Amino acid sequence: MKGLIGNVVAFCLTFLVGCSLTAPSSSLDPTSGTPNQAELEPLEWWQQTVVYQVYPRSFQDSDGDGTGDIQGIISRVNYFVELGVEAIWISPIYQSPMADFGYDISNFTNIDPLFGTLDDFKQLSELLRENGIKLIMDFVPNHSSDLHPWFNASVHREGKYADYYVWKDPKGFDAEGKPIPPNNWTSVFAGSMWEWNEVREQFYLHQFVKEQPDLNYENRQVWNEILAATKFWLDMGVDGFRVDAVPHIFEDQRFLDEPFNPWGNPDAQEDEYGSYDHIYTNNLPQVLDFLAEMRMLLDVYTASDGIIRCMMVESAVPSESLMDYYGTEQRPIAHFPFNFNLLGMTPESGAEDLKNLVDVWFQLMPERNWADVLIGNHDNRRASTKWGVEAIDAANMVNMLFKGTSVTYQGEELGMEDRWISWEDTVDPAGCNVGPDRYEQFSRDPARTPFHWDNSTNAGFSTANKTWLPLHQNYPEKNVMTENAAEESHLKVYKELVKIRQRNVWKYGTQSTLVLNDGAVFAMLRAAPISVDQGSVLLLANIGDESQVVDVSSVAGVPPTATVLIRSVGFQDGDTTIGSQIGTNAVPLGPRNSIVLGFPST
Ligand SMILES: *[C@@H]1O[C@H](CO)[C@@H](O)[C@H](O)[C@H]1NC(C)=O
Ligand SMILES: *[C@@H]1O[C@H](CO)[C@@H](O)[C@H](O)[C@H]1NC(C)=O
Ligand SMILES: *[C@@H]1O[C@H](CO)[C@@H](O)[C@H](O)[C@H]1NC(C)=O
Ligand SMILES: *[C@@H]1O[C@H](CO)[C@@H](O)[C@H](O)[C@H]1NC(C)=O
Ligand SMILES: *[C@@H]1O[C@H](CO)[C@@H](O)[C@H](O)[C@H]1NC(C)=O
Ligand SMILES: CC(=O)N[C@H]1CO[C@H](CO)[C@@H](O)[C@@H]1O
Ligand SMILES: [Ca+2]
Ligand SMILES: [Ca+2]
Repeated sequence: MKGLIGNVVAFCLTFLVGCSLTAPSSSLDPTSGTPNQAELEPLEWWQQTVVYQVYPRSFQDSDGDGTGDIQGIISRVNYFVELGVEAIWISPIYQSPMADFGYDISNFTNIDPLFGTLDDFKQLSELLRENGIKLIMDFVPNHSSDLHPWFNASVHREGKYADYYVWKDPKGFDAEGKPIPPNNWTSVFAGSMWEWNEVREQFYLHQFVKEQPDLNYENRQVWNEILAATKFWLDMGVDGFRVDAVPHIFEDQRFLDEPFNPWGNPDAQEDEYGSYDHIYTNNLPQVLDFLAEMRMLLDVYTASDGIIRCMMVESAVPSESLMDYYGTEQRPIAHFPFNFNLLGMTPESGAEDLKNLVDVWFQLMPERNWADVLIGNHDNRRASTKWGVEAIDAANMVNMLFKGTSVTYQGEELGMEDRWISWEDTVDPAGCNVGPDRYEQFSRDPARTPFHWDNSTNAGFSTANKTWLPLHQNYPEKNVMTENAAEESHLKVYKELVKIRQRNVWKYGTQSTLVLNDGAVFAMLRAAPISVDQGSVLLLANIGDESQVVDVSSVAGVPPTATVLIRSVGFQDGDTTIGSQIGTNAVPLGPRNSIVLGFPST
């Protein structure tokens, strides 16, 4: 989605400016604080875990209709266990007409029949609990579907519902008598944020598609309704929420035009979200008030049994502003806001770019907070596209060794790639709304194709004749079955990374980054605070296209020899086998090769 991608990339560019080229090899930049005894207290589940994002339409279809469902997820719970992930986040499965594939909800307390029933949900929730896996629900407070009964009642100005949505009179009427929208606000998925309603004879606001009318958060009754819905799921036993699109919750009540193209971009299009500076519709301070109230509700449940209900928020704003979402000690808000910085990677990025993308969060985050990281989601190009297909292991290594909660989007562990989707097969409104000439730039379909389980028809995802999106053509080679059987595979690298994460001790230590070999090699050292065998790990990733020999022997904390823990698939040097000892003064790295070394902490 351009809005998200645009914001994130624009921001990344601003902080890359003026960075020095190569740091001297003996001085590491500590990017998180020095360890102290307090840091050795056990981490909470939401800090320890990998959060695995299930995009339910594309995970597993149980009934052959071509779309994934809850029974499908149930049949694959063992896969989460095999991976070693201890929490899953499921993209919306609520009742929905699917104008935005579930992000348009017509009943906040029900499951869509396409995905199953509330009983299926209970079954999934219990099975996950039996397997020690936490369940996090995607929650979408900003808008409902236009088919939600509240909206119809609001259209008809029925009682309390009259002000549940954001209604405005037209600015006037044009020569043909057509109503003119109240201002120039442009929606995330292109075109006006305002849609005329014939019955009410007013415009309603929609920050996303017109089938997603924005709820009116100026109305306290709306807060109560939404909080009641979150309570419903907490009572159903969910372990937390991943709260969607929070910067869009409030709008400035003066309803003034937003500045068009203040950056002077000659290609700015009037109907595109990215062409405006959204000063009146994005990230208003009241957002924090609402989220703090939601957090208070979660904390009531936490207090009742001591099991933390976790709140993660999704907000595509610059990292400086994201820090506000942590709240304060007096008024906690999110356990963490999603760290989208690594979405700024491109196949052209160098090690210095990567270092900056990794470091920025720790430069901004208040010490007492906890970081997180992700390399992809259902809204962006897949990590294998952003980093280059051969660098997917490096991407997973950075993601999993990062000092914070790691989030994996389904398929990253296999190295799944974007699939080109024809205009005829395009279903994402972000693509459909801009037409056949521009859809490839905006459609999110390429990263949403069905998951690859094995090499049978439809990769074992579905027995349907036609799946909701076509599968990637490479599924016969890139799938769980094949990668499990192979001597080396992205999946095996990923599983090893999870195992290293579970070897707790270094998680408390520092994270330092370094650029080596004239900007070709990225290094990340995670030094454990106490002396343990293999307590520290060092990641070395050759981000360039030339072979390198890396000397890290003079880096503080790195001993002369280390154990090879993990290598990327296709690692070029035959001698550096897993488990072997190698000299840290000459680590061989072929193009796009990466390696994880372990050694005792000092
Ligand atoms: C929403 O779903 C719940 C089931 O949890 C049901 O009881 C309720 O009637 C539904 N609401 C509407 C407006 O359909
Ligand atoms: C919408 O509301 C009107 C007026 O209350 C009612 O007559 C109509 O049946 C409702 N439509 C739906 C689809 O609920
Ligand atoms: C609002 O957007 C329109 C283009 O749709 C532009 O012509 C106008 O200048 C914008 N208003 C402001 C205040 O920038
Ligand atoms: C799937 O993989 C198995 C095991 O490698 C192989 O025997 C079989 O021929 C493959 N089937 C297809 C359809 O490629
Ligand atoms: C797939 O659909 C086509 C067209 O409806 C039909 O002719 C064909 O028999 C179907 N194939 C299977 C395997 O169901
Ligand atoms: C990353 C993410 O969850 N993006 C979602 C933000 O919200 C819009 C509207 O609800 C969705 O379309 C995106 O998928
Ligand atoms: Ca299905
Ligand atoms: Ca809103």
